[in-house]
Amino acid sequence: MAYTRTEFSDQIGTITLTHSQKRNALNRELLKEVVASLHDLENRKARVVIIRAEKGSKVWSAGHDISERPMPGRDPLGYDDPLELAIRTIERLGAPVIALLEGTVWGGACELAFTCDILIGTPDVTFAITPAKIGVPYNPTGVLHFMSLAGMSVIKEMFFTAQPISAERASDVGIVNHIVPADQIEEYTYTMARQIAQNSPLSISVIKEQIRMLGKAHPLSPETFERIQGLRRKVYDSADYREGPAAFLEKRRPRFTGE
Ligand code: YXS
Repeated sequence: MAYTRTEFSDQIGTITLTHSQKRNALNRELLKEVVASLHDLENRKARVVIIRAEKGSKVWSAGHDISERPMPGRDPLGYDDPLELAIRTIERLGAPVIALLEGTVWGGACELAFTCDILIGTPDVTFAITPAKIGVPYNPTGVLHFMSLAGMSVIKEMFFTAQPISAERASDVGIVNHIVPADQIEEYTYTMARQIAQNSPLSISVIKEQIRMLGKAHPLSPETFERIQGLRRKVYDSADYREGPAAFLEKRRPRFTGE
């Protein structure tokens, strides 16, 4: 595995993101490794899975790999996008998934972390939802993920400013379950994992699936869905959609025109 490391002991699986030189940017291969590891750990009857970066990381993940963003005019986060597949795999895994968070979390990595069932972070953790900074429309399931985790006004502020929020604020608004000092977070996380592993895996998997299905019970009329898709197409057909990633890759501030 080039971008991750997977370990399994005491019925607890650990997937570590190891793509440090690119700040764990979520490229296709890394995401495929995460999905493969989740399925492998499920086959090995893991009762809990922990997803983390290397110990002491300053960046948990820099989000979607901008250099892999689809070309203009293509949906940037379609149903089959590797990030969406990884997110659905976490959601549907029978075992609870804990995000052990050290460092900053950006863009699509926020959705990956927020999809985990329990979030445990160090005091230096921050979360930045960045589509507006990159010129990306995001997607309905992703927006719903964020909306299900924190109040509308908090999520709107995070989307509109694209600025990081602190660990304390993320904890205050219920995004993060626990903030734990860096020198204690591993013991804290694995103690919780062992507590979960002692309980009935069948009961836990059914409760997790009930919460997933009931949490998604948002009836969307076909007309509403088509209107959302039409609005999103306007953005990913736009000049701003070309400008955002170009500016990032050229290491300069983007000049958005709203066209
Ligand atoms: O220049 P080299 O080759 O060394 O590579 C640099 C960066 O280009 C690379 N890198 C990335 N490559 C692809 N996609 C990324 N998201 C990404 N982020 C970083 O990693 C190498 C080291 O980066 P550098 O020098 O900036 O590290 P740093 O420690 O000074 O700063 C770390 C960050 C995370 C603060 C900084 O890299 C950064 O701001 N990254 C972009 C964060 C971001 O805006 N992510 C959103 C990606 S778009 C996305 O997730 C969704 C589509 S959306 O926006 O809709 O949610």
